[in-house]
Amino acid sequence: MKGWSGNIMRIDLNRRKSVVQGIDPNVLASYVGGRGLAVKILWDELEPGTDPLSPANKLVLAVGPVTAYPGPNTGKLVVAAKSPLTGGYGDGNIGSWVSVQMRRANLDAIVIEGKAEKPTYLYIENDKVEFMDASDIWGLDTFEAEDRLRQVHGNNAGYLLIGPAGERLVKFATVIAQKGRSGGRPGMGAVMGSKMIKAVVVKGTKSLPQPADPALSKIGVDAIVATKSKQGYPFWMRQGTTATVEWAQEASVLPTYNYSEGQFDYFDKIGGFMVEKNKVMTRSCPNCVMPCGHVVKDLEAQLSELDYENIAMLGSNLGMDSLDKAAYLNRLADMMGMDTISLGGTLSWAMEASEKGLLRGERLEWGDVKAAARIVVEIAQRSSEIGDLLADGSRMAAQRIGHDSWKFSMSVKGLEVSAYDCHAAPGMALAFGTSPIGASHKDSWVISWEVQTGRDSYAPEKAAKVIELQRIRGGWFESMVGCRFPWVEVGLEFDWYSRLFKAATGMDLNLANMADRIYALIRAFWIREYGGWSREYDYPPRKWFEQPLTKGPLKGARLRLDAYDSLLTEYYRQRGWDENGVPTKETLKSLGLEFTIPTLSKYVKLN
Ligand code: PTT
Ligand code: SF4
Repeated sequence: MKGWSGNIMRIDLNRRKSVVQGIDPNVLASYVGGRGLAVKILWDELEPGTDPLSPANKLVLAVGPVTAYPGPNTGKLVVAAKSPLTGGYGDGNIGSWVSVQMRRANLDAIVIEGKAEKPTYLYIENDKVEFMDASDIWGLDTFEAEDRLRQVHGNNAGYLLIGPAGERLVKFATVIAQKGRSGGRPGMGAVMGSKMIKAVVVKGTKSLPQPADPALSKIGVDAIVATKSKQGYPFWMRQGTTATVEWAQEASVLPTYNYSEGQFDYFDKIGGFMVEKNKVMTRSCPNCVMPCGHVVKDLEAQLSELDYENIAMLGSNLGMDSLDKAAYLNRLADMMGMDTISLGGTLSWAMEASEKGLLRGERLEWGDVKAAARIVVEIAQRSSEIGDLLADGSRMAAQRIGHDSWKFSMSVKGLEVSAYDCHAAPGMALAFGTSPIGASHKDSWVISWEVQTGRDSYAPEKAAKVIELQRIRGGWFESMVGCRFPWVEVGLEFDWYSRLFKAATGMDLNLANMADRIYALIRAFWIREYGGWSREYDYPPRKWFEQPLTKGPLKGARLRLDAYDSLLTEYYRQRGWDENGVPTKETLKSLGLEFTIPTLSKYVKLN
């Protein structure tokens, strides 16, 4: 097949063996790559009910048929596994040279299973794997560990690492690349740590897979030129995603004090213009033509790479009134190897719990950066009672301390909500509720459309828009694999991607069919792992229904449960899922997923 390598590398840590196998071309045609390939592997190969932190879980690194080819922002890969944070499907999309090196090694996926006997890192060169002793870098933060490995393997390799948080199985530990790229929000770093793998280093020395059409390079270069000529490009280059702070403030969706409010008094101290003024440099993923990693100096005058989510979750949401404070917490998260969104959502939960007197013996005030920084390190090392409690994320922490504190855990299926308050955004609440990894914005950032077109409405068009965006963002960009920002941020026409896919593979892109298959299979995976399903799993956090905004232009706003329920039912109907959120037999068959029916029938009544 053109465009793909057609190869998967399997690494068995128990036996210290590896093998490269061919992938069934029908699987590639149906699931494309990245997320699609990952969920197919996890569905086929995990025993139902596998403990996510056991050797039986599999960590999948996957690229796609557009990755690394000439084109805008093609240097990303998906890292996926069964999630220790949610118990369901988990993945992330990380920018790293590993993506390019995997393509040069002619590997579409690397699947790591088992558990090493001692701290190990994997050195992969083309189809060979070396199991290297990592004792001297175990315990190091991701920055120092990467520096040490680069001294050994040089700058021509790609590096993915975990920090102390991954080693100590913090449930929202991520995989880190390039001292500021973080992937796999639902605990992919903990899965790597549970396998005693400190790092994966990849070097490929072959040619990229042959594309179907030699014109691919020209299409890719033209797409780059088109991206750079977009009207919004110059402003994007100045502020990147950090400009979203001012937009979110204006729209009253900036998470503030654990999503109690949608506006923050000090928003201009942490916003895009402040970032622009203090920017030291920008960093990017490979093959990027619009770098979004804006680097500033933090409270300790160290470099910290910022995006909107980091600033909002560790800034306004914690009551931090200056950029250097948010940047400081962000750098610690990168060094320790933790997701800033779940970290911010868990710390803000703890601050609210502390305010309500629910955290025995621990005072954690809004805006107290020193206490927050201390706790970040204690979480990563699980070195104190509070650190150990919070290392499991806000939902599990709430369950552990009892009371009604689950009501202000701002999470869906256990994954903390990204940085958009939804008191007055039912469409975005639905996007969070139905995201296939828990409350992530990555699949459907419907909120900007919703703010423009009518945020009070619960009309069926909102369900349709959520699905339309899920298909493009969660289906296409997660499976092709590359960065969605050229399309979403500067408005590169989607047609460029259909042309790139066709030139790479020779196939026409049937977006809806491909994306719906992947979404239904991910839903099937959750149902199997949860042993059943309830539509309440697709509800957003209770606070948005029960505790109205107390300030700002939207004072008094909150979601309506009955209306949300109707919108959710409409979403299911449009997806061909039943009232309970389970894909019907007819839907499964039409998507080529009949193989899931015998298994699903054990857990739910299939209509
Ligand atoms: C992504 C999530 C995001 S989404 C942000 S900021 W964002 C946070 N960044 C973190 C970070 O940094 N350090 C840290 N320790 N934890 C962090 N957690 C959060 O992780 C990221 C960019 C961004 S920046 C976004 S929107 C886009 N996301 C994409 C996506 O999901 N898919 C896709 N095809 N393209 C995307 N392009 C953009 O990538 P996750 P990255 Mg990320 C400091 O990985 O798990 O998806 O979490 O990978 O290389 O850092 O790129 O305003
Ligand atoms: Fe990476 Fe940002 Fe460039 Fe996308 S825009 S490829 S996330 S640096």
